[in-house]
Amino acid sequence: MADQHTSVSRFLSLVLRHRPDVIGLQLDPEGWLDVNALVENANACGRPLTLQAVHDVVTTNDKQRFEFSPDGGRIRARQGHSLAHVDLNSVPREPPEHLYHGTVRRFLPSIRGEGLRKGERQHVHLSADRATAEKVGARRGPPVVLTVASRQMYLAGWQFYRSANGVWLTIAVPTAFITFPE
Ligand code: HQG
Repeated sequence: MADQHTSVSRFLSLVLRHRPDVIGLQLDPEGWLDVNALVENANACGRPLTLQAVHDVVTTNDKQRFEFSPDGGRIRARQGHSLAHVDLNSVPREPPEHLYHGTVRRFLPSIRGEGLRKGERQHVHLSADRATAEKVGARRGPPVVLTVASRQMYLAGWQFYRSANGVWLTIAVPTAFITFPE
């Protein structure tokens, strides 16, 4: 059922990116959580959850947000963390010429002033194509897509990562590397 899927996905995002403490757990330094502990603690804390529902979300999620460890015993989010101690051990890589950031008009004055900031998360999130960036921006209102001169940034020494589900990450984007619409 779609609603059940969304609700489990939201719960996993909360626990695996931001607040494992809501079910009395901690992520390990690479962001992993024991799958059985996740299910047991969720139920013990009054959040009904089955192993099957977790498997369904991990395998069928449209954005492939989560992954199991090779032995299937642990689970983690592929990006989007706010917890400072989590490091997925990503390897920096060379970005394409341009990447895109979807946002909304009301943030533009601030972004023009200070560039893109990571806010609560560990990284600024960038998309490989405009269509994806539009969807990211549209979560908050009519989307505005900014173009980031990622290759120029990279040549200037900024590091880029690409999550296992294709989101590009970097620590900040100074205004000089951003093209604003109109
Ligand atoms: C904005 C979803 C003012 C930024 C998506 C964004 C993504 C500034 C908001 C992932 C700013 C942060 C992340 C500045 C940035 N002044 N506003 N200097 N710099 N902003 O949610 O990129 O579905 O933390 O434009 O698909 O929107 O969760 O970041 O609007 O990949 O898997 O501050 O979340 O993935 O918002 O989205 P977020 P985001 P999931």
